[in-house]
Amino acid sequence: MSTTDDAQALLARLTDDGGPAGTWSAPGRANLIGEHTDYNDGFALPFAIDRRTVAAVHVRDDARIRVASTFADGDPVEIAIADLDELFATDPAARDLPAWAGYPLGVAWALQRSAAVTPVGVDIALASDVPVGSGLSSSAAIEGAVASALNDVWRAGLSPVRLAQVGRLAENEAVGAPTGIMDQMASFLGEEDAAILLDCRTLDARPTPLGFAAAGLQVVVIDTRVEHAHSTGGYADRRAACERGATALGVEALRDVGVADLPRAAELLDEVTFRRVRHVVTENQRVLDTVAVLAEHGPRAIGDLLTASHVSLRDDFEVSCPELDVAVEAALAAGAIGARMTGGGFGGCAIALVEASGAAAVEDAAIRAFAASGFTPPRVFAVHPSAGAHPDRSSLIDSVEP
Ligand code: GAF
Repeated sequence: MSTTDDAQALLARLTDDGGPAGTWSAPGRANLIGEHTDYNDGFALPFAIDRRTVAAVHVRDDARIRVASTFADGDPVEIAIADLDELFATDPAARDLPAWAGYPLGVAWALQRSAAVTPVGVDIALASDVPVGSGLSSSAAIEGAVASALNDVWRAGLSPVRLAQVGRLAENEAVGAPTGIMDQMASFLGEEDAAILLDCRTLDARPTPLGFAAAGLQVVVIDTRVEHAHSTGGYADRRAACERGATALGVEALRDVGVADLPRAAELLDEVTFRRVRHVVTENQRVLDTVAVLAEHGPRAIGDLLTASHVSLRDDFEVSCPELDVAVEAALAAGAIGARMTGGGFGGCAIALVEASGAAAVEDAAIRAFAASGFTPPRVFAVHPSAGAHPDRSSLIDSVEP
């Protein structure tokens, strides 16, 4: 069964009337390079992957919203649309709400705050083949699928960039994770065989052809299976260090600091804050260099930039972990062109750019290296740059009364 079939089967179990229904989907993402730059107004180069979350939707004849998923245990969650404000005004720790349900309900809440809508009651059944909590942005995929669906069903008429902002609002305010906007932008704006060069200050998004398949290359994901959550701990701490650095340097955001400013920053900042700043400043430059190298020399030439990004995240930003480091080292030793952790870190996935003919050797090497270190076996799979969020079957759109 496909993910779409799974979502539709769940929806059919949820509702016994055959009312109008449609299906929308959105992908997870891998970030090629540009990590922890988005909330510093900087640059990132993510791509949407060929793993998606599907939202199958049915219109109800009342003003309630019910969400269910195939990837979380427990009963569906149902609430009056009018009560969403009160729900999300409550401290996340005090809410009687399973964590996963905060994402779809948070989007419903955020969409109403962002646009004039016609909030008819809906049942939403979610299914996904994006691994949860692994740094491939399963959360942005849920937000993307639900925001696309409600944008049509509630006739909000928002553009993909505005919908990405809705997803981020849900994640920041409803879920309580202080993330940037990279994941949602990648999930909405992704294109086949391209990454998206994001300027996170202006929200300009430029498709950047990758040409991996034509060059005989592939991106292999090594999922360490170390789960992470950005609503707690290290992520917020790194964000705070960046803000401290920007304030001490007298700039609006670290985007405004260049590589040439680093010697002055070293004099002004304490040692740890300086290293956090150095990561962001050099990473912004690596993103721009990657785009230039891709255009001039093609994808085989970007490997060293990817690996340098990992070293900077490991040593300066300190968001890697032993499993991610072993994954990167094993991939490189087995012939990968470049490798790095992807996403926020503290667990999750590494990506390796490999010759397609060498992908099996990289997989073997990662599995052997994890076993030798006594780690849980990793999941290893290829991902392909893919299209962003879209309606799959939208019979619903025309049948909803405005
Ligand atoms: C997570 C966040 F959600 C993104 O906004 C980004 O900051 C990323 O970590 C690090 O680059 O995926």
